[in-house]
Amino acid sequence: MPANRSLKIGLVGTGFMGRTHSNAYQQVQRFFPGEAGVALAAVCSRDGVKAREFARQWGFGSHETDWRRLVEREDIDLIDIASPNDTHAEIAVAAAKAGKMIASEKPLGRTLAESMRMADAADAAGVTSMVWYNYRRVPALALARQMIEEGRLGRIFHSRFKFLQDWTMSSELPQGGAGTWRLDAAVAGSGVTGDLLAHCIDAALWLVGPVSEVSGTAETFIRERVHTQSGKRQAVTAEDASLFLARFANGSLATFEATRFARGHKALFTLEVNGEHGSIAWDLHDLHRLQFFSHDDDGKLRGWRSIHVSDGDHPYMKAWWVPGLQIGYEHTFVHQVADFLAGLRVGEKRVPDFRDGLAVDAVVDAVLRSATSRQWEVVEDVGS
Ligand code: SOE
Repeated sequence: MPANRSLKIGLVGTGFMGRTHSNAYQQVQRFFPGEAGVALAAVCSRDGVKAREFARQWGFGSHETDWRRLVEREDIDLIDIASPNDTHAEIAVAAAKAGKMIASEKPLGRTLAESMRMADAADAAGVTSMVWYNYRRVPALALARQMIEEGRLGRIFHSRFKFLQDWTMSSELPQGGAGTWRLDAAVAGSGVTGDLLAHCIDAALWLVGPVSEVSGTAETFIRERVHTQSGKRQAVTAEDASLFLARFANGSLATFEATRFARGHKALFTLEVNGEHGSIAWDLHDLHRLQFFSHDDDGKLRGWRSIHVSDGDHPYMKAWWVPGLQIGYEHTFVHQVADFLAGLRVGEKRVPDFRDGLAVDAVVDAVLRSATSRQWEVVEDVGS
């Protein structure tokens, strides 16, 4: 793509994620003016009224009701997939064949086989891809990664990851509608493993390195729900809770937990990494703070310090307000687009791309296998 023209986006999906992506495309040109512009060419939803209204609200130039039209259109450079998981593979493969760049929500496919098809299609077509693991772009986590790369933690021994919610605890909640497709494994592929643990796994692979084997267990606490469309009671096929132990290629050990049944928690994503020289800890509810303990500190001053990651020296923060002022969840998506555009400008791959998404899905697959087999399972080598 020539550096002097805008990247033209065709977005599929008008739900929660469609909104986060659209907001990012709008904001990136205002706060990262050094990058190429973004043109919101078209949005697609099966529901024409929704598509038209979304286009008006978010500034898309046109709308479609069939994603195939988006893929055919010559005025679109990048197909962004923010529709439910059962649509990802078909759209991504068609987009790759049409030579479009592709961005996809996580997880890539419903199964490891679908995710592989997506990554292989992007590679075969030689198109640039991206998967929306937005939490990597929280400034405090980007700083954590820099600190680990600089060796400040030394050899890593332990890490622990949690993503806790409570929004599905009511047995009155139906399944199969907007948002609640996440409870139907036929659409979502899995429950919290692909939805929430995937974020934890992506952070783990990025901060700690490859996972070699896992031992997991999962549970569906409410086994039947009314289906939104049919009004009939149906089996719930996606797991409500999923926990696992992991062994990493570097010899370190980790615990992971995700649930939608932790009363009082809405989106408690926390992580901690313990190394030879130091530890870091982070909590999405206090996303600017990175807790850091350095054993190298002078003994009498040694203790956990709380770094408010909001200075001009901190990743991404220069683009926003003045030092000390906060940003939030939506900015992580803006940062991801800014990094993607920077990659295009200099002709370098930016992560996470589909290969990285595939690596997460290989761990998801091993966790689900282990929950069924009740054995340790080896993570498939997907060559990422
Ligand atoms: C709902 O569980 C959800 O929106 C997930 O689908 C997202 O991936 C997560 O970031 C927040 O919670």
